[in-house]
Amino acid sequence: MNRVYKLSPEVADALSNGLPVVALESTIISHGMPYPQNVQTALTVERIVRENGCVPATVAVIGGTLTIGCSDKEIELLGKKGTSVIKVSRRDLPIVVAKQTDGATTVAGTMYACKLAGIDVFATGGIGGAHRHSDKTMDISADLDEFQQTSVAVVCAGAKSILDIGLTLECLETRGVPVIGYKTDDMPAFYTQKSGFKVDYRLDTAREIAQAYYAKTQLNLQGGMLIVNPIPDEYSMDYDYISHNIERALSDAADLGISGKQTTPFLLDRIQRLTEGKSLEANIQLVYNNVRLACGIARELSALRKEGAK
Ligand code: PSU
Ligand code: MN
Repeated sequence: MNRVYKLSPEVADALSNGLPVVALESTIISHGMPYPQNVQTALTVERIVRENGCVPATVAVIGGTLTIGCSDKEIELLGKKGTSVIKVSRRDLPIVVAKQTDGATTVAGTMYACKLAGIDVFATGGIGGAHRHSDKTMDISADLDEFQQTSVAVVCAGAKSILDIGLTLECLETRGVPVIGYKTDDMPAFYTQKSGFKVDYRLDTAREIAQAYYAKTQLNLQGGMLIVNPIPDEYSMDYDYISHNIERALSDAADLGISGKQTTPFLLDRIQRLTEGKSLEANIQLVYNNVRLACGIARELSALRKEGAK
């Protein structure tokens, strides 16, 4: 029988020895970026994790097994298959596993895998959130509910303004999720450093973020922590230029009647085309930046756990 989930030997070994592990999602590979940049980015991300003293754990469903620690070959497969791979959020997991097929995990799906494996830190680009007009459509990503129940520290570059960022922050507050700005008081908006909204707390070092996350576990508080890391200045995009193209993508989605799980991938693809790849370059760089911060947090957390065990 197929195992429903498995850890790669390297990830299992790191976790049992208390070494820092950083989880990575795969919907960003299959649905978030075009081939071949998606594969190049995912492999570079794994390299950056190693260079920063941690073990990478890219998560996906491969042939029905929720795989925590994909091989390069599996990453290549997900990238090549692109949107023909099933996008797997929490609700999709049991079906994809039962059907023994392939799937790319979203932030929610990957957080759940972190819980199974015992991984504390996860790096990505952007999280899903409350879409614009979600007060009427109810289109609120399952990522937000996952944060309520699943204990992982997730590093991202904020939320794209394809979402209603204010409403997304309200949803996180309701769910008891702390939003921590790394070296910033402002909630970043993915392509830009600011969104006009504030974060709950600003912390300036990976050590302080790890301390806050560690305190959460000591208090037995379930649920995630969101760490928002602004895109580096040299890669950030002009606010008016990106806003204009996001508006165009949103109006195309409305004209075509795009809904449900297609919405986010459609908008990401449309924005990349409208900006002739400029947004893709920004997207790639902000992921690298998030991965470096996530490694710092994972290393500090593993040190804190060792000190705590003494
Ligand atoms: N936002 C991005 N890039 C992405 C995603 C979101 O900037 O690749 C992906 C993530 O995997 C996220 C998912 O978890 O989209 C959210 O999809 P939905 O809104 O359908 O829950
Ligand atoms: Mn949705």
